[in-house]
Amino acid sequence: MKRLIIAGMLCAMAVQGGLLAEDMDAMWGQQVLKLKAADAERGQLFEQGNYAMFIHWGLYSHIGNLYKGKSYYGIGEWIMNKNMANIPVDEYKALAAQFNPVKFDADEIAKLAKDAGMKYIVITSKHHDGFAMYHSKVSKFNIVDATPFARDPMKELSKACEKYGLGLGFYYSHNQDWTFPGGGNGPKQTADGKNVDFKYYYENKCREQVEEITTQYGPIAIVWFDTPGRIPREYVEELVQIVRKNQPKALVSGRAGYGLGDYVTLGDMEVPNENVEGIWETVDTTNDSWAYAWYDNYWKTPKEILHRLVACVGRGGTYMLNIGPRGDGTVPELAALTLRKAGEWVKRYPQVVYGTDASPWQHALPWGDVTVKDTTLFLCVFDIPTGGGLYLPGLKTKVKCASLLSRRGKQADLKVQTRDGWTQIQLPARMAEKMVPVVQVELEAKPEVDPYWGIDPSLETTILAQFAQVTGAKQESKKWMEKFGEWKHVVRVWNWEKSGKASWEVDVLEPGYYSVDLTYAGEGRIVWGIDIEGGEHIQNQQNSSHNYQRFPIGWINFPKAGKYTVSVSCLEGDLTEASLKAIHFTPVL
Ligand code: FHN
Repeated sequence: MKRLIIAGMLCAMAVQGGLLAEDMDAMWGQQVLKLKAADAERGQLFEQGNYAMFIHWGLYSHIGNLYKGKSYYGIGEWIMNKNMANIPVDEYKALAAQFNPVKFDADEIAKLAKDAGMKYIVITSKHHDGFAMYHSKVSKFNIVDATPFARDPMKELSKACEKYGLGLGFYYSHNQDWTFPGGGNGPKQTADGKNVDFKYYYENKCREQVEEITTQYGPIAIVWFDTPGRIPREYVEELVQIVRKNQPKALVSGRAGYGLGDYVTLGDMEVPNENVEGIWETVDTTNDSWAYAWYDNYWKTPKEILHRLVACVGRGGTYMLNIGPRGDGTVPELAALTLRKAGEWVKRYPQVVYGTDASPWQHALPWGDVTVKDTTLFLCVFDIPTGGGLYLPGLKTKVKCASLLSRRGKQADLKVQTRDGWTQIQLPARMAEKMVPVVQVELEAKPEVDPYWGIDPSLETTILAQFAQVTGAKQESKKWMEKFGEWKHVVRVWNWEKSGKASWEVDVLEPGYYSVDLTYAGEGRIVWGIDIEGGEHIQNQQNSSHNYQRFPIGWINFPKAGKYTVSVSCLEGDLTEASLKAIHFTPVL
């Protein structure tokens, strides 16, 4: 299935915490697919950068999801919302008098981004709560005028970014403003009881503040508008013009709305499984919430960060990873630690991440992922195969040589063999690199790959339902929230007819028995059948759960090397709700 970009994606309704997945698609707005040729110069930031720091920091960080003695679970910057602490506007505004982030150290944050290997920082200048984190002249509800802190942290950060050679971008919530009269999802009346609409907010705050952030902080790299929702087009056009006039080199995020931005931002926390064309980014978090939440200690490990970074670069995009500083301005220590550890790897192998292109396989491989520079492949080995054989299915381009990159830049040459359309590279038994070994492969020409799924002879191979040819069932994208505002994504096959099938063409190098598992969600007990065209059929009944879980089905035999079509069907149980996410093959005999 060719990936459809956000605006065209089908998505199932997920009603949790009062926000619908389909509302989010509407909120994220229609985005553009490709950077216009005329804007290519601005696109350089993404072409060369590929890795950036996102920062959600504001008045909500002072609350940290603990309000009046009660903890709220979900994204911290939404604490005001009715699904979270439901804080009245005046009560929220009064909190500014307590917000005093005296430990904020712009230099330390910029240095952290630099140490992490990131190329630019995008920080919340104003989020949906309407509180400006810079000195705004058009609204007193800002960090300089309304808090005892009385400093402009954006000035400090812009100096620090300059010092470390980092780009600086501002997040600005142009549509939603929950505290200014007329703002999206905000009060409908002014303090003196006058009814106002969006125009009032736009003319008295939004437009002026976008002027401010694009003129008060020197050259900026990005204006990151978010959740355009139903904002009228003419306002977005004007905002984009303001950015173009004041910052001709700055990129405008696709979430400005109406396809007027320069690039696409995928759904929150969505690392795509298939290459995506055009200029795009994924925004992700180091833990679960964007803004600081006191209990949120579920950090991505350095290896997970690298896996998600390399996956984004390998799918052709850019990865922007968020931190949420506390209300006192400090960055949670474990966030800093995990970023720095991942950064050490990025610094050992900068050629793998910066200025590289998407993988010719178009998806991850069982042992890891691939980035490309011209005729060089960088194989990032996240799971080291037993026996050290690294298998590349369907590589048509001739390999000149392969070598292991080492910490000290020294390279060990590796043995390369080809058999039945597979390339095998032998890894040494011991490798100095303990995080993620990298193999550099030199090719005779630019890489070309046959688009079938190889069943890895030594590691488990997972093939997603997203890549199946489907008849007699629905193949759809679904988004849902685990906690309020934390989005999860899956492409599933569900709603099966009796004759429905999800099929994949696979290529087997080593014949024999493979154990087959399915990952699915559903209701009650379900019977699944697995068929090899012209060959074996196995079936089994297993339980199911509301969340996606993996269940074993049985062993299946591939009697000889070569290509097969493997199909999954749902035979008994609740065929409507049975929702297949992936099939897994593990070599056994
Ligand atoms: O509502 C915001 C959310 O708070 C956060 O800023 C994310 C980051 O991408 N954007 C919106 C939801 O998509």
